Amino acid sequence: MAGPKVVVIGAGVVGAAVADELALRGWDDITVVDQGPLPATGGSSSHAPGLVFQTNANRTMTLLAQYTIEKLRQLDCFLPVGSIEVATGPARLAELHRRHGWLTAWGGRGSILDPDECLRLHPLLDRDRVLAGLHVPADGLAKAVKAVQTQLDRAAARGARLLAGHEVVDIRTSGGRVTGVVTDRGELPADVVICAAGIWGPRIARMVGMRLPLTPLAHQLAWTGPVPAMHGMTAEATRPILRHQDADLYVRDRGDRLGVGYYGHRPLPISADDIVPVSQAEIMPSMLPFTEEDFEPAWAATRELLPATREAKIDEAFNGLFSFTTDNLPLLGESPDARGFWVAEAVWVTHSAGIGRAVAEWLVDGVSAFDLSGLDVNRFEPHQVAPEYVLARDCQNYVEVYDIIHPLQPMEEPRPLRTTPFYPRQQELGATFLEYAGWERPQWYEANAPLVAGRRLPQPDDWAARYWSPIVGAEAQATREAVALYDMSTLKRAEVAGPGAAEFLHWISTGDIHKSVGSVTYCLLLNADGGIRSDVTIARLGEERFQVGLNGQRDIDWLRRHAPAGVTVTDLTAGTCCIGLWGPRARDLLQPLTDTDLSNTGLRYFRGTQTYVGMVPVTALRLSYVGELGWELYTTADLGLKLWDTLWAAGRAYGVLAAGRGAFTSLRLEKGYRSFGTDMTHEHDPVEAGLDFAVKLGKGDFFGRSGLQRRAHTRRLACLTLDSVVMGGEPVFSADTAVGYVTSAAYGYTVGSGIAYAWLPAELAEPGRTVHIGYFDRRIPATVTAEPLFDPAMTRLKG
Ligand code: FFO
Repeated sequence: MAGPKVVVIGAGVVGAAVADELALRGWDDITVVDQGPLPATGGSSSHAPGLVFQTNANRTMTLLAQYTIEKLRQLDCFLPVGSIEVATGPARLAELHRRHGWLTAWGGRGSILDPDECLRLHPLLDRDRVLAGLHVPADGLAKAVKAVQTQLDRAAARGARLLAGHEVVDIRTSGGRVTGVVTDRGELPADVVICAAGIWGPRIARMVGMRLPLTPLAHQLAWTGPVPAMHGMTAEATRPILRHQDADLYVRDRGDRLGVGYYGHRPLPISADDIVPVSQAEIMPSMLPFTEEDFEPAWAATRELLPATREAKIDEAFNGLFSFTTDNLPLLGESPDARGFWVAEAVWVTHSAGIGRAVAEWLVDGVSAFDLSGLDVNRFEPHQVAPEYVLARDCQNYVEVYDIIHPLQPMEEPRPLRTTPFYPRQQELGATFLEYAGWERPQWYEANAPLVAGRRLPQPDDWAARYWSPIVGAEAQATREAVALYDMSTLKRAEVAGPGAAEFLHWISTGDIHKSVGSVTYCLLLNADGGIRSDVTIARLGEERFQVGLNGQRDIDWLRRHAPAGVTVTDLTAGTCCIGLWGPRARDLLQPLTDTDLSNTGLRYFRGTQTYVGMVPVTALRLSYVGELGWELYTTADLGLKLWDTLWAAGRAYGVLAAGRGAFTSLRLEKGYRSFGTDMTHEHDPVEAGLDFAVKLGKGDFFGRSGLQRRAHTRRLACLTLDSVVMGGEPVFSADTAVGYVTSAAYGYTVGSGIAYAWLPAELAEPGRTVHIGYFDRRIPATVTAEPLFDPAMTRLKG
């Protein structure tokens, strides 16, 4: 297959991998440009320590690392020495078990070793200091510069052109598309430009007016001189790479010397504009002078962990630049404004070959086999690309690289950043706020403490009890007994309008949209291969005017990319707000406030209308993610407080309460409602996710239909019940074999058991079967249970 004219900017590990993978797929007009010499161009790859640890909380990142290991092994660019993460204290020991759980959940292999076993693999460790280690035999060292050379050679053998010593000075666009790359040595025409410029990425992206939220930060790497205890070791590296996260350190060997990397020092950011071009750098632009005073704690901790290093000296050291991002994930995908301008940025050697394959698949097939939803460069909210935010978050992420982070732990700063109109009332009610997409979002309200008395609300273990209160359980139960206000303002929503809007939404989604004005449709957005891209609600408010409930910025980008001329996609989220008014008394509360007939004949389940609540104009949609009677009530931000106060005053007679996200999650899991990104992703199809009811195959062609028909539906999202509470991300075992992983989990306060949704092979997902969830060092029995656990007959919602 011939391909478009491609120019890859940057010949580091990422650019080389992308070029190789594109050439492999038959694209035959590829040019790779770099300002530096090949293969050590002067960017981060040229000095990367090369450590590949595959364990990651993020499933995609582990899969990308696994592919990188596999490929670099085959290319003889990898030393499979294994890795050990050591614990020297009890909190880290527990964390190693949790990390081992992720590794197992994502299909990797490792084990927790006792101190003697650690020493057998790495005799320099101090026996008295090490409590345990997480050993991952497949991890090891990537030879970054050789990986660059080898992958560039492979691309060149298939016809790619390699241009060293070409500095990119501009990018040409015309009519919103890239047309070429201007270098200091001439212009290269291009249909597709891939920015793999690493730490220079922000500068390149700005040439097409794109802000890339990435900060280069200096990171210390020191090489010792000969270590006497290693005398005679001549192989490149033999012992497992080490991480000592409590001291912010990692260690690798090289012959009879050791390399020590350190994250414990103050963040040392640098603007992409201040990095000198290769032609003017003394050694390499990505290598800055060593700041010795910053390294002192690292060297002390190294000598404690590896006593033999007391006999050695630091020989060679520098501060190397790497890219950091606001959520520690790479930036992949096409610019929204300059079509054909793609980025593959903020990628470390660890994931480089995987990213090369992912981006090539995305370009050639329109979709990658990897779930890239979390890595999409178009995932950011507007404030998340503000330079001040990016710098603050990237520096903080540097500080927290090796920290133990609870799944609910919110960012500490900058806060508060975004508040909904209800914020003052929520503060008055003593809300405990967590952060979501910059929003302050109540988890529970101290004002509801009196509701706890007399209820059976089991106390979870210490880890699950963080960011939790028994009030969460009381709010959940009280919602099912009376009526509650949920702040749903943080739910992404857009207006899709203009001639052709109905036809467009009918084609881009799996739903039947050609229904009457007032209809609300729950359906899916699919990728080209039939994988799930998002789940949405589409409310028809006019013939050609829709309000679409989405899962994030990425959905807005997707709709805009595909909307035909004349159809506009407007993000309504920030200028509007939403209260979910839910519970058996919701109708009693709301009916007196409006002249719209809210009875079952007046406004049926999954219908919407525009009306007034007291003085406040609202869009009311009759649906509920918590599975109770009620409405989502939307209004403009200026009238938000008035809406809250109106409902609150009228609700006193019915025991109204404000309830938080903790209760919300528990209720939605009892009802079996999936959350995109957690319960299902692009890897899964509608049948596997139990959402085939939302796909209207009878409606004619739609986006992703042919891909969907090619899928084998091998897995199932299953509902598990258990006696305790887990958090999500844990491995699931059948007998002793890891067979799947937990997505969402919570305690179900109405059904009276723990709930965990989990991906399992289809044949194991039968109700009644017992499996085990790996929770830290425990195995917790769980039973596959028919779902939904709560109100399968829909009497509540349709009542
Ligand atoms: N849009 C709105 N308005 N409200 C929401 O809560 C959400 N979502 C996401 C994104 N868009 C939204 C979609 N997730 C149901 C299930 C999941 C949802 C939204 C709604 C639901 O009510 N399902 C019913 C559908 C019944 C039917 O099709 O008639 C069900 O399965 O019983 C929040 O994350």
